[in-house]
Amino acid sequence: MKLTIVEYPDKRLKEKSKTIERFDKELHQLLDDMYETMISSNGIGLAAIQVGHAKRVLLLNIPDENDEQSIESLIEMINPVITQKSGVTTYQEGCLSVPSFYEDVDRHESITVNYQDRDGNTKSIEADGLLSIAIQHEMDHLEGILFIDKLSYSRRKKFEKEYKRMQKEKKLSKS
Ligand code: Y12
Ligand code: CO
Repeated sequence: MKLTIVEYPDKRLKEKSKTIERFDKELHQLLDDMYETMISSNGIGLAAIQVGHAKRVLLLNIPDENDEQSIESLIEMINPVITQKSGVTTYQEGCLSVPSFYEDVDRHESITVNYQDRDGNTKSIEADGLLSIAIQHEMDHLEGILFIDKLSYSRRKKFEKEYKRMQKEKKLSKS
């Protein structure tokens, strides 16, 4: 089932998500629904709080060299923890919860992440490039942090102005 994406400035996006203790049917249904929601919204990453569940759950589905997304490259992360990080990289990020806005954000270039899969098995992954950026973006959601919270004061002001204007235009086009 496709779920509704929570959009900025909804306060739920500021919530800190809770550790998953039970790897049961309910978790599997949430993961399946999140996947359907992410793919049908043209997303490459999604955290559970973006569909209103404050749980330490996220999905990543990075497109391949032909810009195609396949379920084979889907990564489901439960209770992720970054154990190693190095370097700095900058990428123009976007977020399904902040539609139509993109900005440069600095992240660690390479990371190692320990996490659990949907059955509670412990896993570890070394990531760089877009996967590393996407994991860090989604892990920020688990702490209630959006990529716009990482902007400088002046860029944030620019965002608030642009976003308000876009929301107004959206409302007008619907009326
Ligand atoms: C690099 C940077 C950030 C991430 C986090 C995951 N972000 C997304 O999946 C963003 C998706 C997105 C999709 C949009 O919709 C379309 O392109 C049709 C979009 O545009 C609108 O909302 C109008 C914005 C963001 C991963 C890697
Ligand atoms: Co996001």
